[in-house]
Amino acid sequence: MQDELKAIEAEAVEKLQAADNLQDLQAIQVAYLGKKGSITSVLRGMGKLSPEERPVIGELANNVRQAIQTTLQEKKQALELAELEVKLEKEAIDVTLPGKPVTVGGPHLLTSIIEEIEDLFIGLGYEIKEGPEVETDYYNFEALNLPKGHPARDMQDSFYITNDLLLRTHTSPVQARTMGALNGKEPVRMICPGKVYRRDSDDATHSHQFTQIEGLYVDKNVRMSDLKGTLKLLAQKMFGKDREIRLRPSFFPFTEPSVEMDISCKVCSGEGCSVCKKTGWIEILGAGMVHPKVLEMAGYDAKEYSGFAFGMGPDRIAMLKYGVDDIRAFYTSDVRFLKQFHQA
Ligand code: 2U9
Repeated sequence: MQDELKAIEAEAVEKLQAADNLQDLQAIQVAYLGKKGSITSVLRGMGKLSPEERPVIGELANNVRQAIQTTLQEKKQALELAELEVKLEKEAIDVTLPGKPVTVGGPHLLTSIIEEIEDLFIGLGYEIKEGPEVETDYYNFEALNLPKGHPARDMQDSFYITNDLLLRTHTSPVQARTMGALNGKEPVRMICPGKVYRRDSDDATHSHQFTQIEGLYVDKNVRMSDLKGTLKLLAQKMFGKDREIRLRPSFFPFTEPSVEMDISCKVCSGEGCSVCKKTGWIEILGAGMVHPKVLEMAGYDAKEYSGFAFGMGPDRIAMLKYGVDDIRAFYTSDVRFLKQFHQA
């Protein structure tokens, strides 16, 4: 029996040393140390031994088991280390290779312009309001003093969804809705940026879709001088502290009196150049005192309340500020164009 156990040890150690993977080690472990393994089957014959022999064989069996276990453990560690080394070799990263460029997006130029204007008006206590792009004839036209058949409707031909529903041609319905919800009692100080639509043939200066940002201030005792001060602040924030403004009489159905605002040309400082068409002035926006009829339709007493409103096109402002010569560039999503303005 002693010889048998020694032979088992020698055989197991030899096999363990020859094994070159963890699965083989596992199999050897089961074959020699397992419940049905070689050592166990030898020990089954212990019953036949004399009482003197039993402890000797028992001790030897334990030593053999121990020796196999130690060799197994050492071999297992060695194989695991070797496997890890192969893996590290295979998965090695060459940190000297050039990295893949990360493309970082940024806001659209029109979004940046709108946010710059929003910042100014938030600072003046205005709220930012948004409204539906699909509007009713009432809010898009009627409530703004453009009744059916009014000739000024021709200037704002729209895309109709039904006889009564259309894509809004300006953001003014948002103001009409906001005023209407206040029951003619509370002051309003709001700006509304957004997309608007007009049925137009697209070219370098016309787009069937463009952006607007309009403002409205209604309260008791709002005067034209308040409008002028506000617009001057806006012009200087957007185009520089050294800009002068001038107001020219104009016409809008929803304001009376109505004006258009020009800023002094930065390129020629008023001398006259191609940007300002030799006038020294560049038209930026339209504005005026809210028409009493518009106030009344929204539920305000026009004898008690007055207000000013203004409207501008971020597209036009962006074109002037950055020398963009084709409005369609804002809507055709060529990233080579758009990414030039990510720091704007
Ligand atoms: C209400 C009352 C009055 C909004 C106004 C303008 C003048 C204006 C255009 C300039 C260029 C829009 O982007 S553009 O095409 N807008 O000139 N808009 S006053 O007046 C309002 C609006 C709502 C209830």
